Amino acid sequence: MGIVSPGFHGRSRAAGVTLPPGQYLVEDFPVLSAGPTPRIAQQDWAFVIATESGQRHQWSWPELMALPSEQPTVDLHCVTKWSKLATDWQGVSLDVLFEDVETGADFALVHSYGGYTTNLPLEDLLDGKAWIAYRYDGDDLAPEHGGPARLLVPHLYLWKSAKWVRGIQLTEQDEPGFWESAGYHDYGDPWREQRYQGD
Ligand SMILES: Nc1nc2c(c(=O)[nH]1)N[C@H]1C(S)=C(S)[C@@H](COP(=O)(O)O)O[C@H]1N2
Ligand SMILES: [Mo]
Repeated sequence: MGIVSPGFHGRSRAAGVTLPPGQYLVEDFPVLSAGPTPRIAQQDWAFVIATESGQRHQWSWPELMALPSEQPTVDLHCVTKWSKLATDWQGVSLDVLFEDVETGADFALVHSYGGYTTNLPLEDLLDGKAWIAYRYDGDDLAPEHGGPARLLVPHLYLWKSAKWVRGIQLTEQDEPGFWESAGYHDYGDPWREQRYQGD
């Protein structure tokens, strides 16, 4: 009586917390990288938004630091099934970076130093849903976690949050990124458990 096994409602429950289906809680912060950690000095770092018509909007590190930042507290959900709740970040909202960008494109292909890419609809980067994050838990973002700066788009599986982010290419057609080309879901909504193509 009264015992509800995890997954009974398609959700796992721990300490009153509802996780996306199939996820379990972790307290540490695992590192998942598909290759070696690039070491990018702040003075060598730049971030570019390139539109479908070839217009480029670029920020150096000091220019990024001069923009208004936010301090989001968000839950992270990795497709390998760990979730980490209430993580504290500081970063610049993509809404700020897109303020002067004129585009009719529907899609974004995000590029990282080191060659990693990931794709998502442009609207998933806007309206307070994504940041270029450069501080985690009160410290500069560690290189293993994507420092100097990473994309943070926590409403999708964490593979969409490109570490060592260097730019966003806006495209009219959806182009798969690194994991998306390897069979992972094109969109990756953890609440709909969109892990792999066909989910
Ligand atoms: N550039 C880059 N970004 C990346 C990855 C990567 O291999 N390279 N791995 C992704 C995956 S699969 C996950 S789960 C998260 C892991 O972030 P973390 O190492 O900070 O936990 O980064 C994502 N961003
Ligand atoms: Mo991942």
